[in-house]
Amino acid sequence: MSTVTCTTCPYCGTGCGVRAALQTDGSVEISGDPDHPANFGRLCSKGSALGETVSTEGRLLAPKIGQRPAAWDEALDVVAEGFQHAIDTYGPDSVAFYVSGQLLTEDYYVANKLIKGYIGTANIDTNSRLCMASTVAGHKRAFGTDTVPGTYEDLEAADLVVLTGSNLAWCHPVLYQRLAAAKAARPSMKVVVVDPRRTATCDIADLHLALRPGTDIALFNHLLCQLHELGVIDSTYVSAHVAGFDAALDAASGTDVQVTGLSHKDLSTFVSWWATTEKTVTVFSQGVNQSDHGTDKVNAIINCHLASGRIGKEGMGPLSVTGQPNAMGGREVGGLANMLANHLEIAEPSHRALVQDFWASPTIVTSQGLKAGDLFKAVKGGKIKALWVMCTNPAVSMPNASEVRAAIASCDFVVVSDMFDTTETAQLADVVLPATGWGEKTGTVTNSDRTISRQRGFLPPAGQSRHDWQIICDVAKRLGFEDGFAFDSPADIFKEYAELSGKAAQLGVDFDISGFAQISPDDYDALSPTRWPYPAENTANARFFAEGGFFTPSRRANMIAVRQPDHKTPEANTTFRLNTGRIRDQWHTTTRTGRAARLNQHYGEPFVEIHPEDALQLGLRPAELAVLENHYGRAVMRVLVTDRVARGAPFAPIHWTMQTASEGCVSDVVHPVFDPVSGQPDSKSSYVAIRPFLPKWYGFVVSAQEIAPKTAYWAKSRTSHGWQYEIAHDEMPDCWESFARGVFEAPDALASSVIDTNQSKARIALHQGDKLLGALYTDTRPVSLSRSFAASLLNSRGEGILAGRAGANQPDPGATVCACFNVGVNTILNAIDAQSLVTVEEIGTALAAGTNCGSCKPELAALLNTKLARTAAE
Ligand SMILES: Nc1nc2c(c(=O)[nH]1)N[C@H]1C(S)=C(S)[C@@H](COP(=O)(O)OP(=O)(O)OC[C@H]3O[C@@H](n4cnc5c(=O)[nH]c(N)nc54)[C@H](O)[C@@H]3O)O[C@H]1N2
Ligand SMILES: Nc1nc2c(c(=O)[nH]1)N[C@H]1C(S)=C(S)[C@@H](COP(=O)(O)OP(=O)(O)OC[C@H]3O[C@@H](n4cnc5c(=O)[nH]c(N)nc54)[C@H](O)[C@@H]3O)O[C@H]1N2
Ligand code: SF4
Ligand SMILES: [Mo]
Repeated sequence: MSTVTCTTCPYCGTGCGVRAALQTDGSVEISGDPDHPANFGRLCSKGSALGETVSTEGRLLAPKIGQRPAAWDEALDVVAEGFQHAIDTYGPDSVAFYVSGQLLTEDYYVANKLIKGYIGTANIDTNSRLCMASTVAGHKRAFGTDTVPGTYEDLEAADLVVLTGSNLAWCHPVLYQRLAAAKAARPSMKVVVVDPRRTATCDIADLHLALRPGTDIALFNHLLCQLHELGVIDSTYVSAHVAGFDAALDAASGTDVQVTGLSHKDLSTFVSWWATTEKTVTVFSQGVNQSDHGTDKVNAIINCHLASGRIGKEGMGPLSVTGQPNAMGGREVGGLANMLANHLEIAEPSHRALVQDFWASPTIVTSQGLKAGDLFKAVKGGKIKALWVMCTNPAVSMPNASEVRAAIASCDFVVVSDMFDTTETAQLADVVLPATGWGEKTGTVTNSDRTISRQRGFLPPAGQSRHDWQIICDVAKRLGFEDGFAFDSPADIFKEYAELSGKAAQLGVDFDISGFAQISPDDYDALSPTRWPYPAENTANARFFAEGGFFTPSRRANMIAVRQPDHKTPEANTTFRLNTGRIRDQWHTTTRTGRAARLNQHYGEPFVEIHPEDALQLGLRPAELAVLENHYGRAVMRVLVTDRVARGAPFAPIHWTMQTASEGCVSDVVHPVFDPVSGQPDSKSSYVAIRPFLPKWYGFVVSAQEIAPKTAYWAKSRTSHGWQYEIAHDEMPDCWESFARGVFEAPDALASSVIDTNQSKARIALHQGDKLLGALYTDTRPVSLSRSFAASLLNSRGEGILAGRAGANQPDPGATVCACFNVGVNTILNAIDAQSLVTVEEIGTALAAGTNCGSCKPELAALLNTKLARTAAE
């Protein structure tokens, strides 16, 4: 018997519906909700592995003051006193909240209400500043409000989909699967990927425009001019609903498209497809937003859609995909420093009056607060005396992260609410408050296409942890604001929020969910996914902008004159333009995905992708280690030599931290450069120097227990039976066996070993009784070994551990490719041979690989290609 709860995935902004079946043994079985309009039953590898991330192991179970556990009452008193002291002594602008697109709408709403209406400062910013701020600014410039006109169905109905700066296959895998399925069903549909990198998303692309990084404006300005020349401008739409056409075209016509580095042929294919395909959707994400001219990039894209009237109609429009599960909800409640609440504006006196009146609050902010970059600068400069960080880990996710750590460390009073006290940010806090996590908390989130869905708790709070909204309300009450925060449940908060949205809509803003203003607790419990607008009288058109009706004073959209900025010449010694982003199976700083063994098999350590010619020039061979360095800091990563990246433009993922690798935090070398309009950091183009990290030896360790290597380089990841470590060091030990005993802290364990006569290679296994505790493999070259095989032997007798490979009777699956069904590379390669498989679908039929979330399909295709190419060459 199990109880099934319908809830929503806590990872990406696709917002998939999840069914969580709590089993009698306490485990949780996860499946996709077939009735949810975002995913119709599909889930990706991360969503499917949710059940493996909900244990309370390692969770913070009680508040901590300093390093000591404390009772809630005491901790809340200390928090309230800390904030009250700063407000009384230095004024409201001396305090700040730094929150997150992973908070639920109800948490977010009360945080924003407390600081903007009661404490009286707009110093609340969110990690969405690092994520969606350029889109928000671009939407507001063009449409008057932050309105996403498109929907997921548009993506499927389009005849041309242009994915710009979006690795949809890995970052919005279910949306990617929907797109891939639509294209398979209607092969005339075309997909273009605009990305300097050849990503997994290119697998379904008819055209990959590997433009020079940072040249998107040149591309879209060129497109605008060509649309004009080819007569594709919708002059009826433009004259009725658009302002600024001439100036935008004029600015665009000065663009030199050569800077994109794209061939004439590719450019003309792109232009002719765009010109001849009415149903065109342009999806964009961080390759657009995270730039020092990200807002201009957004408007360059929107300009083309406005000029051709391709917006708000079925199968057409610009569609920004949101990163975090509630990035959209956070924008709606006004969680950014430059917004008020419910899409209302701080600068508008009538908006301020409405909100203050509705809240009956003692005050209301009159000017914008500090955006993330400036906020941490103010923390460093001692202007912020009390800081509360909720549900985000800025110590490793902000650019120039070491400076942000120094800033937080220097702040008088820091509070962190998190599920864990081991995060880099929590470790710098004066007070850490244990928050409930996914599976325990209840509320709503809004996904990329404006669909509001319920997260429903099905587990009790871990230990004494409390919901974020409760913690915020408890602090508010201690600050003397009983009246505004007497909420009993998320349903209560949602109801108030919905009511405010109706009043906001009367002032002409887009966001209206007043249809929920009278929602009962039961209806809130049963709330099914609903796309806004959802007004009280259901008169609104669910589509925006097909017939104009923009939210500017003139009701016209604005085309914005944007120019391609000049290329910046890097300093002489830092010539590599470092691109950063995500991998398929990890979520940000891995506090949750890092717990699921199968999600650590795809990539188990920090790495940097480098073009073969760069590697050659740098003297770096595959699998060696590299140091990335600049004025801001340094990082050490495994080298992955690949022509997926262009010369001079390496790529490194963002997921490793000081918890998981010795120097794996890529944000330590990300420059603190921001878009002047949106304040969003430019995380995709920091200049670095790269050089080999030359250890005396490399090592690989499997261990049943977590260990703490003291080597110059280390990176750790979880396996199904324990842990695995990549290590490297600059000193040879005198004796490998005693070194191994030290590593495992097992002086009495039984050691068996194979060591070269010149001591350059060693393989040592340690047993306690007949159980394998761990093994250490070393070499003067990067260790070559079947890692999954070695890891699979932990806690067994460990037969074959010193050989490092499976005997004939024990097939070695190899590194995991399909995380959903745990299918390894060797299993796939063997099946391709043995069963003469020639398509990805045939691999699916034979092994199930790729048949759940499908995000490994590009890799299956690549394996097939290399295998078939090799067979052909033989
Ligand atoms: N697996 C996984 N999925 C996630 C997340 C995760 O942590 N893991 N995080 C979620 C979040 S919060 C976000 S914001 C989204 C991000 O989703 P995406 O934006 O799709 O992901 P990124 O890898 O950050 O960057 C996208 C691409 O931008 C490209 N790019 C870099 N510079 C340029 C440029 O100048 N022009 C163009 N056109 N492209 C460029 C990069 O090469 C990269 O492939 O993912 C969400 N989904
Ligand atoms: N170099 C570089 N840097 C980047 C990016 C990039 O592409 N390149 N991308 C940026 C983007 S788009 C984003 S969104 C950020 C993400 O960066 P972060 O937000 O810093 O990363 P997360 O690991 O998601 O941090 C979420 C934290 O909240 C905790 N948590 C989870 N659920 C809850 C909850 O319900 N309540 C509370 N209180 N805590 C909870 C988790 O344990 C974790 O510590 O990184 C940004 N930084
Ligand atoms: S695509 Fe994957 S990570 Fe994103 S919401 Fe769906 S299941 Fe979760
Ligand atoms: Mo994000």
